[in-house]
Amino acid sequence: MAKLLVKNIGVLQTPVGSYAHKGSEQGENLKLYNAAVLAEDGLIKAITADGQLPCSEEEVDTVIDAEGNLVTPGLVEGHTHLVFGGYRQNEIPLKLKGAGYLDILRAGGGIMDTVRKTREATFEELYDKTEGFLDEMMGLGVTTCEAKSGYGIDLETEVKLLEVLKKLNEDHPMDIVSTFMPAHVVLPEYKGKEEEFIQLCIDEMMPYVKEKGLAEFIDIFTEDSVFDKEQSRVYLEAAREMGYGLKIHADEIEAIGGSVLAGEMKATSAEHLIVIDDEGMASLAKGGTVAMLLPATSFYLGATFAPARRMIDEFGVPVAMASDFNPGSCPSLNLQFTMNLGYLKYRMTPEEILTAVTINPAAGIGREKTVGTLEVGKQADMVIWNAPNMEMLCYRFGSNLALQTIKKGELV
Ligand code: IZC
Ligand code: ZN
Repeated sequence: MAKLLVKNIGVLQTPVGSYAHKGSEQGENLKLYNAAVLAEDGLIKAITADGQLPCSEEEVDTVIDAEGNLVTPGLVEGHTHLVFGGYRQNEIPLKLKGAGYLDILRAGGGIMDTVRKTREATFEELYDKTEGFLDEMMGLGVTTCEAKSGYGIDLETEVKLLEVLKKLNEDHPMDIVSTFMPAHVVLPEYKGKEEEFIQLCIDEMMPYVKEKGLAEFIDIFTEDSVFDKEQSRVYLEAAREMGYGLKIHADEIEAIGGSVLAGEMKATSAEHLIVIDDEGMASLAKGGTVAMLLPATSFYLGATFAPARRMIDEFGVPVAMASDFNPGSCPSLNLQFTMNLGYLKYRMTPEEILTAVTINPAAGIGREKTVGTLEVGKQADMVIWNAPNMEMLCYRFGSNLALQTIKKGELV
């Protein structure tokens, strides 16, 4: 019966309710001043405000003094390509000479480069590297994260990546939600035969991964020079039949119908959406799909930014923000930087931003019932910030403002 008390919280700020928040509700947060939280056996037992304590300090095993700082739910990282061999720093000189993301991919670099390095890496090498990333993320305030495969493409290597994630989910305090993404790139041998590869995914790979319980979600890169809308539809329909939740990388560089498809298929989330049009936004709203926006990727690609304000104000699409951590288009796993970009580039309010990095990504990865808000009965995942309020957190950038991360009622 481990008990932990966090006292002297200047402001406890959290969205309320275990579902994706859209429209004006995206900007509604509960704010409790001079608050305290009692955690017992990993869950939130009580929350009090105005200087009241939920119990005496003698009754608990650990007391943490928040010293008047801001406390929020632990951040939920909704989109990463976390397990990969090597890095891609060699692409920067090419980028600086004007090569675009898809130019590098079409020339056999980009994702293909990472696939080669990932196939060479051993389980142990990938485990150690990914463990380091998880430690870094927790230090930055993340307590739950999504992670994709997608750098193996062949079944054996994809399974290796998912096994790394499964083991880390058991060994590491981070909660990890795994996504299977064999349709991340078209291998040279399948160029012009994309349908054949999709069929291989459906006939052999998806059933195997499902049977082994290695992934909850399926994802596909619906993009020019990768997979088109119809191939994506066939792939996602089969995955849905097998019981996978659906995710789709849509409208990152070219709008080829990915976001429209995501809404039509009622995907749990649609990723990127940098160049989404009105039809796409209407479709996501209709389908109840969470828009998983990745502003650090826009920053790193030198691209435009997704129309987050219009999604919230005009279309009522629930907006989440994630890092997209990957070795090519976003080699940063700092979700705090994503929040800065949400403020300045998406012009979201601090309240909307908090929703976008807690309950909305939680809904986007199927964890809205257990994490993403500070409410009695939910997991005691929270962050004490070196900031008096959310405004400060969204304004400061380049520093780590997470003072202490608490996961399931324990300091990590
Ligand atoms: O390794 O480039 N967009 N997939 C789709 C990525 C970025 C990851 C990568
Ligand atoms: Zn991605």
